Amino acid sequence: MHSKIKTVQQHILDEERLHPGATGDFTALLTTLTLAAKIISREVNKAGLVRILGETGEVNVHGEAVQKLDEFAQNTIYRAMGHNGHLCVMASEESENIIPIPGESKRGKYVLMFDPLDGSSNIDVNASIGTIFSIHRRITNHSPDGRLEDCLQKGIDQIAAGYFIYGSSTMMVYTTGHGVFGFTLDPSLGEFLLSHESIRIPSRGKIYSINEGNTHSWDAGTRRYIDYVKNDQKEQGHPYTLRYIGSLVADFHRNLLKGGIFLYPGPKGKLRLLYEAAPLAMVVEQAGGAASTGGERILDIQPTSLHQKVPLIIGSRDDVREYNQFYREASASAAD
Ligand code: AFP
Repeated sequence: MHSKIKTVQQHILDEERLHPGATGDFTALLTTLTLAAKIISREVNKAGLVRILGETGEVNVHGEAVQKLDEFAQNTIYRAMGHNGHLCVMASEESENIIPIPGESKRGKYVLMFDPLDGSSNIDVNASIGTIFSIHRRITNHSPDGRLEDCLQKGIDQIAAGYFIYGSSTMMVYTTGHGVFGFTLDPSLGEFLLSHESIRIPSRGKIYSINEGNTHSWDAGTRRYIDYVKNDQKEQGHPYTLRYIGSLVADFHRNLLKGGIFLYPGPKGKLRLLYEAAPLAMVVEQAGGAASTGGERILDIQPTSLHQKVPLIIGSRDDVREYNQFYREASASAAD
């Protein structure tokens, strides 16, 4: 069998051609994002050398200041995307406020939200980390600059979302609403090559991913559900297996390919709606899975602030549906 060789740029272009009237701006936008990710990937691969080349905050042997990797990732995306001419505003998990496009640069019609380096506390131990992104079309037209309202859009209105995972290989996984595609970086070519065509998440998995150290703070529905997958889940013929890295992109990516459920439950949650939950919810739904807070579909939530946190239950469709039932039943009996 001869599988095709296709770069991510070719793939994005082919997808854009499906839309008559497309200007190519979107292709240029995503292409620049892949450039930023390649630069971040190169630095992540050198992370173990930081102690040899110079500690963070110090000057390395080349006389350059060594930046923390999450700051480096943030600056790289800002520098690449700020001058690309297709954005009107950005927002990042690392910045308190919206990020305006630099003064002299052209403004465009898109909005970029990103988590530059998710799971960064795993860098020191060489576990996989990632960059998550979400793209909306702007909704304001008062001035060339985008506003907060452009950033506070529902997940259902995303026009593209995805992530880069810096693991044993660097991969890009993304969707524009026509399925989910995965590309693996060939470092010798510097190209992301199509490696996972039309990813579908199994409708039921046998993995659950949750920080069990937080058991004391879980709501009753979550407690009962976790008890159920460990003891009574008969459909698989055996209890579920726990896998938890503590790096959302890594936990999500494994469950996307193998099937399973990731949970960071309420009441408050830890994960951010705009930079983590909504983009991954678009990816999982496009792959046939589901994402909810227990009571509400993630993609339907109207954001009210840039750094809003939400409970996140995400993964295989039947597993998420089952969790929602536990959650609803426990909430109903608490209300009685
Ligand atoms: P860091 O970026 O501080 O490592 O946080 C990672 C993260 O936001 C997400 O990637 C994980 O799924 C989640 O936090 C893990 O949180 P716990 O350590 O509370 O389980």
